[in-house]
Amino acid sequence: MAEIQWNKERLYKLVQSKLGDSLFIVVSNREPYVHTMSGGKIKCTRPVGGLTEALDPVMRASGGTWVAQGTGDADRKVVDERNRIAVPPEKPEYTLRRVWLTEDEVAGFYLGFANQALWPLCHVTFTPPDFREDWWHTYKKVNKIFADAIMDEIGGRKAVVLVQDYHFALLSGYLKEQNPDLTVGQFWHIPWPAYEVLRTCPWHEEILVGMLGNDLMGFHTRSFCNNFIESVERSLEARTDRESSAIVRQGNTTVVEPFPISVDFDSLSRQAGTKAVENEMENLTREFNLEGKYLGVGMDRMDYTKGIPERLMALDKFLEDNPEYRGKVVFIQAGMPSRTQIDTYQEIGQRIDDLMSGINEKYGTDSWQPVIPMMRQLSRETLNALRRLARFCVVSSLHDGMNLVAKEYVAARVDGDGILILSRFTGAAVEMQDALLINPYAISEFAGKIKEAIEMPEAERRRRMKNMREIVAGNNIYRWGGSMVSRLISIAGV
Ligand code: GDG
Repeated sequence: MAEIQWNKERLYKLVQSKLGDSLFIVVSNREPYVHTMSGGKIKCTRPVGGLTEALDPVMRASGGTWVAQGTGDADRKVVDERNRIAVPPEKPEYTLRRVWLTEDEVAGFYLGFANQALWPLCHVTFTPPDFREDWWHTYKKVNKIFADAIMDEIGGRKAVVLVQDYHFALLSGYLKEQNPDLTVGQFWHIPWPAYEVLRTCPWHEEILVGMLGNDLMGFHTRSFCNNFIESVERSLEARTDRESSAIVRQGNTTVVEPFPISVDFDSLSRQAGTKAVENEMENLTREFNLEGKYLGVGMDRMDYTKGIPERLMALDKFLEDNPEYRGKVVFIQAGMPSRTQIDTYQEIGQRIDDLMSGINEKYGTDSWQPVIPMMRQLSRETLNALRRLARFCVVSSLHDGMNLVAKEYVAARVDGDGILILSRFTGAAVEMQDALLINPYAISEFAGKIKEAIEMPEAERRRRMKNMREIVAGNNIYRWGGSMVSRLISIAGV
C-alpha cells in the first residue's frame, strides 16, 4: 500500500508550493482541448483519458503552458496571433499553445516514424518496424518545430518542461542545445526494448542522445528502465550507475526511474456506482440476452499489440474443450478502431472480424451467439456497465507499457466481484499479481484460465479483487503525476 494518499488536491498544492517562479510546460502530441465546428457553432471538447486528467491539476496549479498539435477543424479560429488559447474555456487557468503540422508532416512524423517504426520497435510483437528514411527526417523536423514553439513560449524565463511519449524522442535534446539551464523530463508511455532489438533502428544512437537531453527519464517499469540503461551502455560513451539509476554523458546527468501510470480510481469507482450505470446494465442484459450467462469482456483500442486474435483463439479452444459451456458464455469485444490509415491496422481489424464470425458460425445457435462485437465509440455508462456485468475481463496484450483497461476494470468493480485475466507481458502485471496471469501466446493454457475464471468460487474472486482494488486505489493517477512532477521539481532545485 502507498504511504501517502495522492489525490487531485494534493497534486495541485504540491505544484503551487514547490514550483516557485518557474514556468511549467507540458508537451504532448495530442491536445487537452479540441475545438470543432458543430452545426455552424464552435464546440470545445476534452478528449477522455488519464493523461489529461492527471496533468490537468498540474497545469491549473502552475498556470503554465501545454504545447500540443492542433487537430480540431476549428482550432485555428480560436487562437491568438501566437497560436495560444486560455483553457479551460469556462474558467481559464492555463495556456494551450497549438502547433500546426501539414498533412505531409503528420504522415511522416505521426503515422510514419512514430507509429510504423518506433511503435513496433518498442513492442515485441514480431511486427517488423519500417525504418523509412523520409519518415525519420520528417520526425526530426517536427521535433524541431515543437522545440521552437516551446523556446518561444519560454522566452528566457526559468522553466520546467515535461515531455510526453515516443513522438518526441529528440525534443529534449533540441531544447537543451538551445538552453542547457532548462529542467526537462520525459515520460515514455510504451515499453523500451532490449538493446538487441533497439539496434535494428539505424538511428538508435541519435535517439538515445536525444533522450539523454532529459534530466529525468520515466518509464512504467524498472525493467524498461534497465533496458534503457543497457541500451545506452552498449551504444554510447557514457557512465551509468545502476545503483542510483543515473546516466552521465558529457557532464550531463539523466536519472532513469519507473513511474507506473494509473487511473483516477475514486472518480471511476464513483461513476461505476451510479444509477445511470445500473440502468445501462439492465438495458444491456435485455438487449443481448445476458440473464443467467457468464459474460466476458475485452475493451481495447484496436491494435496488433493487444492480443485480440489470441484471446479469440483461446475462447474458441475453451468452447471446443468444454461443450457444457456452449450457450452459457458470451464474450463482448468492445473498443475503438484506431490508426486506420495504416495497413497493419486494417489487416488486424479484418483478422479480428474473421475470427469473430468464425467462432459464431462454428458454435452459434438461433438463440445464442458466443461473440458480440461492439467496436465503436461507447459511452462512459456503457463501458462501466460492461465492466460491472462481466464475470471476467480479458487483457491479453502481447506487450504493453502499462495497460489502463486492466486498472479501469478493477476500479469499476465497486461490488468487489469479477476476475481479471491479464497478460504477463503488460506493465500492469507487475502490480496486479491477483489477476489470473497468462501468456497470451499459450492458447490452451489461456483457454484453461477462462474456465478457471468462470468456475472460481465467489470468496476467492472477492479476495483477489479486494487486493487489486487496494493497490490501484493507492497507486492512482495522481501518484503517477505527483511522483514525477515532484522528482522533476527537486532536480530543478526550485
Ligand atoms: C499507451 C500504452 C499505457 C479503449 N476503447 C475505448 C476506450 N478505450 C480507452 C481505455 C483506456 C485507453 O483507451 C487505452 O489505454 P491503454 O493503456 O490500454 O493503451 P494505449 O492506448 O495503447 O496507451 C499503454 C498508456 O499509453 C498510458 O501510459 O498504459 O501501455 O500503450 O483508457 O478505456 N475509451 C472509450 N471508448 C472505447 O471504445 N471511450
